[in-house]
Amino acid sequence: MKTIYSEAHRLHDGQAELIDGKLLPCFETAQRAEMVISRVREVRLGEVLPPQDFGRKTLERVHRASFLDFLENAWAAWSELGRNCDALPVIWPARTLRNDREPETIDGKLGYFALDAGTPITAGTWQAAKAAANVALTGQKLLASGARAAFSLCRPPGHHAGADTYGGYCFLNNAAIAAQASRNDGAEKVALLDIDYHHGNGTQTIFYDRADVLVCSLHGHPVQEYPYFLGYDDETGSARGEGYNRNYPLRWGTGWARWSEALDDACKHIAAFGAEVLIVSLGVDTFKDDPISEFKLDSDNYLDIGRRIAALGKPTLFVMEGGYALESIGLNTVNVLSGFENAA
Ligand code: 6XA
Ligand code: ZN
Repeated sequence: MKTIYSEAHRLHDGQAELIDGKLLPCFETAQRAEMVISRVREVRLGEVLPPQDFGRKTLERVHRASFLDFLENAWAAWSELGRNCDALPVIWPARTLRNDREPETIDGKLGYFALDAGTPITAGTWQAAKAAANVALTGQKLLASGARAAFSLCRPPGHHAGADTYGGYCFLNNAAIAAQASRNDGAEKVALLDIDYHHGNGTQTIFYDRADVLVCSLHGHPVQEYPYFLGYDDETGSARGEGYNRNYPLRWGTGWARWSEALDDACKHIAAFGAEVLIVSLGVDTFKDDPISEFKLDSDNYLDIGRRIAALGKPTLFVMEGGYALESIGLNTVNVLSGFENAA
């Protein structure tokens, strides 16, 4: 399997996130991607390719133009005020406030577009986020030209980013951008399987009223876990999309037995849907030693996940999402890919 990777991810280099009431060093670091690419090389998974540039139009098929403008210009507006730390929001349009007017100044804009205060914007965030979207799109193009599978080693991750929202360490929704590109390249039905520990709220909302993209997500239950305000099992889609969104919220402490049942159920629906392409939002923060998560998967389980996904027999694009146990992120991620390859 080929891997697509760009060193431009290093340009996104957050210093701090607001967590547990404190500004602490970011969990989402450049080292994460570096650990994964070194494991890809170590096991000789396959060739490592740089991304091509697909330009802004491809991004606009998923994201609102004013949101892209914001991401592009946020750092300049922030640093113009003499601020040399990361840009974080301090107020949001919560219930009772208006969310139909974009403020002109940067503190208002940050709150308008952000989901949380854990996702710093830095000098190179826009460049890195664009590169990550191109990494996903380059993988998608390999599939479109006949590859059985590809691994888009995206960083920053994407599944929390909506059409006009960022957060949860995500800016552009790499997997959604690739799914939409598959549709534009002629696939009639695309399935998106999100196995990151966190609910892919961005991916869900982007495709919520559509019947051409099935979204299935296994994740920490929103009564206990980030992003808290979406990811329940009664969110099944709207309008023409009714029945094309499936959530599997799982409680803290979930281990392989319960988690793999949910995976099998999701796979059953993906098979019945008749997807021509499968896109996997691949997070490994389901690992038992992940520092911010509460599931109990172990490293061998990831081989099994890869095998079960391969059994669907679909052209499959793996898109990197979360995972913060630095010493195991390479092993766990590449185990999914090797499990897939060895079963295929
Ligand atoms: C709160 C946790 C953000 C979740 C990031 C993640 N700071 N999403 O891994 O998949
Ligand atoms: Zn996650």
